[in-house]
Amino acid sequence: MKVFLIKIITGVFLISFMFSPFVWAAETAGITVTVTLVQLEIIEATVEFGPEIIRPRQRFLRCYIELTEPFKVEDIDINTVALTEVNGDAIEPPLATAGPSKIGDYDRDGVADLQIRFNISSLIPILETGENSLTVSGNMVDGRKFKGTGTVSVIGTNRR
Ligand SMILES: [Ca+2]
Repeated sequence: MKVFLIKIITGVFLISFMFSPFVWAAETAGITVTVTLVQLEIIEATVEFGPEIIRPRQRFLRCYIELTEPFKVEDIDINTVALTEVNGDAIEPPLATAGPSKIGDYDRDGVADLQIRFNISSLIPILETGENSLTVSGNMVDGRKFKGTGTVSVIGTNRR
């Protein structure tokens, strides 16, 4: 009995592969196909926020995501990007982005960054007054995950 050992990096591809004609044909021919899902390391992203000080009357918090080579922000699946942790604790459900994203280089360091936004009115209830660490994560188009954390400070609601 022959055995094919195939390693696949993403869950979505794993499922489609398992039901592919190739696997069906191989198994019909008496060949066992073993597929393992390889867990890849999470890509570490640089995340910065603007403004760094949040006042409740503001509308949007902008977030800039940078990846280091060989990863590119162009390969981020924008629909999967969300705020997933506040001060190290997972938030359920994750906070989705607000409005359009764009790619630029806001800090002019030669590395492209993906700009997204969050509604400050949605953030205020889950943040503490003072400094907060916010973790943003999402998927690349190939299914890998990225994650990065930045800080913002919140000024109390009774101040201007
Ligand atoms: Ca940049």
